[in-house]
Amino acid sequence: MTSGDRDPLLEPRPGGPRMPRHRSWAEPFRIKMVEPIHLLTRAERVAAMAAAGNNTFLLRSEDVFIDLLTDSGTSAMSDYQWAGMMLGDEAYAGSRNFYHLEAAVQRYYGYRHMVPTHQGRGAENLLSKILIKEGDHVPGNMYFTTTRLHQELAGGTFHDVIVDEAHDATDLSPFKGNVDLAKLAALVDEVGAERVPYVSVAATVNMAGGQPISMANMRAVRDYCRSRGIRVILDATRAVENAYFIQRREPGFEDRSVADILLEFCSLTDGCTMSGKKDALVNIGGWLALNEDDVFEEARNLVVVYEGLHTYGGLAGRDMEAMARGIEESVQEDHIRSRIGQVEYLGKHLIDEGVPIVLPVGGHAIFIDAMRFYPQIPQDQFPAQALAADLYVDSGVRAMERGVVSAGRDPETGDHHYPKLELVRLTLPRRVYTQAHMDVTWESVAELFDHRADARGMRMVYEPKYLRFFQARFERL
Ligand code: PLI
Repeated sequence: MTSGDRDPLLEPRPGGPRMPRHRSWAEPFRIKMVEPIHLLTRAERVAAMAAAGNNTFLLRSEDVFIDLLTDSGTSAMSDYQWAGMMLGDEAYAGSRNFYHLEAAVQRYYGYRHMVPTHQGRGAENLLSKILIKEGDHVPGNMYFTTTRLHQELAGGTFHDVIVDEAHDATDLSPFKGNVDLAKLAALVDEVGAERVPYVSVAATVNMAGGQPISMANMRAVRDYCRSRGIRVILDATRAVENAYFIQRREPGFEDRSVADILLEFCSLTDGCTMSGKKDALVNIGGWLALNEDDVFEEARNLVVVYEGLHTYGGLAGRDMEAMARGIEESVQEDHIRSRIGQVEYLGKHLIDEGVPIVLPVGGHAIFIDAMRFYPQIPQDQFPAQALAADLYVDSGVRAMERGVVSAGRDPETGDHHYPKLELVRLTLPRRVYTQAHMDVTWESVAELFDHRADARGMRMVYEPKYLRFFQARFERL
């Protein structure tokens, strides 16, 4: 870590004690443009929620006061990124912004090759089509909705090999995103290494509550996979946040920079899919990065079919420039500390109020444990969906269900998947909201918690075939 990376607030005063008293962090930016937001009246919020079929995805953004639906594509860009937007080279082929992006991915993530994609799922589609054959098996540290769907559409079966602690909202282990090596080895022994095209490792693990995976675990996964001739593919969507947790929690990494940890982490994998809409601080964009020449060759062929030429992949030149610059900013120590510091601030207040949330607090969001919040509502009456609707009506805060609705149905049996975690996610966009917005949010959740006995469940009245959580509709029981 260079001296510029250290926290100047924590520098000892000359002649004073080595460690100063507690000092708060502050956002390493000031605001120079604002976007007005408004809170509707309660009657208007009730009407808006009813019109949206009790699904927060179906609300109009204008009807939302504080939007914690997702941290995906919702972050604020810097003046440096906006300046880069004006330097877009919109050539069909060979845009200079592509080369900037390629250089940023190589420098900060360390992979040899990359193709841009319109967003993360574009990369997942290409990767799944290239590597998965009918009847293959893909182990991963908990499913993610789009990732698993692309694996299934390509003919694969996903297997969850995350550690058991990940499924327990109260377990305080520091690295609940870790892969359980015994579960992984048992699966490989059962189906045969030749039917496992890659292990899909996400850092951090979104559906487990933004929980990180340790460097030691990543190394063990790499060693095991190498011994069995299996690739490791990283979902790098929030890998910078994961690197920050390694710096804070894993012995031996406290003096290493986040940028340095990220590079070492990625070096343990053979490639990555990436949604640039999270860590990389852009409103749209992603990439697929690979080290193997022949797999990259396939990706460069296929990207033309689904996304666009290999030097734009569905993005404008200006979008690629913004992402290249966003990557650079994302690994700055003061940025990542305040980003996760804000999530921790919201978490601390909810913990103080006794609200059951997934612990430890993860990187991008607070996840409320809806089954402990509303214990009277059985899981097949969608307690998390009900809580997200109630929160909007109470304060205009938009959250997201991450429970049985998100988990979808088993393609074989047609039954609901019943995940152990039935959660409501309060997701924080980067550099968008202030501490006062966090206060309005926790106060509203605490109010609902005080009156939790009044809550009722839901019944699903419309269910789309794919990724149903986006468009399903519900009625209150
Ligand atoms: O939304 P995309 O297509 O850019 O990225 C898909 C995607 C892949 N992996 C992970 C871990 C994600 O979190 C992810 C997208 N997440 C969304 C949209 C979210 O709200 O969490």
